[in-house]
Amino acid sequence: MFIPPNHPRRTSLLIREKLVEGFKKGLVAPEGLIAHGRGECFDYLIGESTQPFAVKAIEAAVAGLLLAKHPVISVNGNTAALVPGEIVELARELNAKIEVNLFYRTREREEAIAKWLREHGAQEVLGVGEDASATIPELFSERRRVSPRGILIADVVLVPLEDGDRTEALRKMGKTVIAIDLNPLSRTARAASITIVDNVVRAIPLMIEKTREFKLKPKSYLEEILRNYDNNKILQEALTHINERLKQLSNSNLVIQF
Ligand code: PTJ
Repeated sequence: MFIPPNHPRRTSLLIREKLVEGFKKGLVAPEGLIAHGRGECFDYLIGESTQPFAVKAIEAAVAGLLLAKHPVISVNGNTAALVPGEIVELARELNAKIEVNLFYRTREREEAIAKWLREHGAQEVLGVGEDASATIPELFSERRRVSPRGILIADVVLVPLEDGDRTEALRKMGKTVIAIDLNPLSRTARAASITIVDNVVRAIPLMIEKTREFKLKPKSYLEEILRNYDNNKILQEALTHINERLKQLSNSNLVIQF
């Protein structure tokens, strides 16, 4: 698909193309395309750039992942299509495991995603086939099936782009859940321990940068960040930002002049 270099919505269209390509490769579920549209809408409201509330959440997330004993990055179809190399890089920097976990689970898609991640440098991908032999209690979707070496024993789980019920179940198991979700009102955003209200395509590269920076800091520095973190405040800041932005826009000249 050719998108002219000077198209005013080029970046957004290129991201969309990655999803479509991912769908054609068998990585993304058809529902994943709809989920992306919802994300795009919130990104428009946020202003399509990483805001201070997201930076604060990213810092807390990286601190939590670096302090974790068993950090795991959970990967679904959309994440695999949008940021495969970045996920592998982040896992390497954090010394975290990568696990495929799908809502619309099929064996073909699990395997396609694992292969795609290995092509992007992953040494090991958990959660495929028989490896997903453990079960998250009180969860009835296909997301309940997890690896006994991964999400089951994880103390901190990063869940980019979720669909609600699993975050709650993982929290009930006592795990720290870090969500990346453009919708600050979603159940996932509200149930997570730390919510990064940003697009995965911006959040994951920034997490890699922060990990490299924070790895050089003492443990006490990371613990202090986590102690001072308040997820409710972050979600409020995200909504205030959208609110203020809409107020400003609604008082400005919206018509594009030619
Ligand atoms: O690959 P599977 O089978 O695990 O399925 C993945 C999807 C995403 C289809 C599944 O988890 C799902 O249905 O998710 P939901 O309930 O549509 O929620 C996805 C959330 O991610 C929504 O709140 C979107 O606003 C948000 N979102 C979409 N695109 C992005 C995003 N958040 C961050 N970055 C994005 N690029």
